[in-house]
Amino acid sequence: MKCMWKRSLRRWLCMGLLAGMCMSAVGCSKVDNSEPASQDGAAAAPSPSTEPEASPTPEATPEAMPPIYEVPEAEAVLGTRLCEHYQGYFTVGTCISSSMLGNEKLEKLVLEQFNTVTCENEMKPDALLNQMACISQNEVVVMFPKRATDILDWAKEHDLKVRGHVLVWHSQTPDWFFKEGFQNNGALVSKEVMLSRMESYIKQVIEYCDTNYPGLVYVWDVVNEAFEDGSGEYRNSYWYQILGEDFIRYAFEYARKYASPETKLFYNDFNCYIDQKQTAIMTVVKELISLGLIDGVGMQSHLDVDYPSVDNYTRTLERFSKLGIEVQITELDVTTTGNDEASFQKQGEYYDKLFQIISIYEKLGSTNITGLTLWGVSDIYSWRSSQYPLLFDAALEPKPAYYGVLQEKQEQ
Ligand code: 9MR
Repeated sequence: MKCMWKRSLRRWLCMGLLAGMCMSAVGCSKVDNSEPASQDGAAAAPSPSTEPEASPTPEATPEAMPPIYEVPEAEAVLGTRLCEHYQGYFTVGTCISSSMLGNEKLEKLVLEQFNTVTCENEMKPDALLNQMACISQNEVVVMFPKRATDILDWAKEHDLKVRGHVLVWHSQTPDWFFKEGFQNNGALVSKEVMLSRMESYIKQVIEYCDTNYPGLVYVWDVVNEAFEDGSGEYRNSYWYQILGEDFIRYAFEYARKYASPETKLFYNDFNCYIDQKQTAIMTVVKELISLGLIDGVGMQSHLDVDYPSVDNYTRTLERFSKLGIEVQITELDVTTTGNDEASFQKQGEYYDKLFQIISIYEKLGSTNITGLTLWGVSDIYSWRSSQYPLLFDAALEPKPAYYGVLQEKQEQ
């Protein structure tokens, strides 16, 4: 493995494409755990992080990359597991849905390539909260449906770890959860009631997993998507309306209270490379670090071949890592314009550059990535299937994107 990474480094260095980047990466080659979390965050980070942030509007197409690989025979490379390729650096996972289970070819591919899974929808609040039971018992009632336990059973059977997604989120959480009597048309509950509902929900979900599947769910996305893109303001969710800015801290306090000490607690969001949003996330994460309540930041990473640039994106990975906590890439996909050869090639080049830089940063200690999850296996099962964002096509054949992630393919 280490040899392969060295070859990867040599290849880039020989090509002279990363000379500048490597110099700056070497200059900050260790995650500095001792550095106190300063309030100026991203703005104060050393080069290359001092370069101006890209605007939220799509950037121009990244500079044309030279053709850097040839796709080898599928059989030859598919003998290599992505998760083994990155072993010792980070886990490699995918999201799955219960409807995928039973598809023999798909299951085989997941087991061949990945060592962690995330439930795409099955462990979200709208899947676990039961309105009738809440109304009749007048308290929060969590019930794991079969579609969730099917995935947990399958993961356990095959020795895959599970990312717990997600505890506190504005989306896919039923409105009635925030209302008097758990009624659709009730008034919003008081802060006191909402805090007790939040605590009860987090306690029940975590305890269910720890009791029935000890050690399986090794990380939780405790809070998801709390901030707006453009302004970095708090999203005006029911959580925010009822509990104010402290809702994030409360969620982490309850998660820490009920999760086992080994379980990792994450804040998770998308578009983290957008300036104002990144600053807002940094501020909250630093506060949570000072309280000892957080283990890492999840960058969802729903990207496109034209935006953000790989450099902009990887600088953000570096900045979060510099906080001295873990970083996970939690929902990676990279959209492209079509399913023709040229689009797939361009996408493959994006994935390739992305993973080369990630590889180098990890090797040099500039980032502290502990897990990487693709948001799906095949383009046809993707939430953005019309833009073909994943590593395998509809026939479950590997695309250039797969070889981009794998690296080293030209040396087979
Ligand atoms: O992939 C999920 C899709 O099937 C759902 O319809 C959608 C509904 O919100 O959620 C998708 O997953 C989201 C994830 O949970 C959080 N980050 C954004 C993802 C894409 O919307």
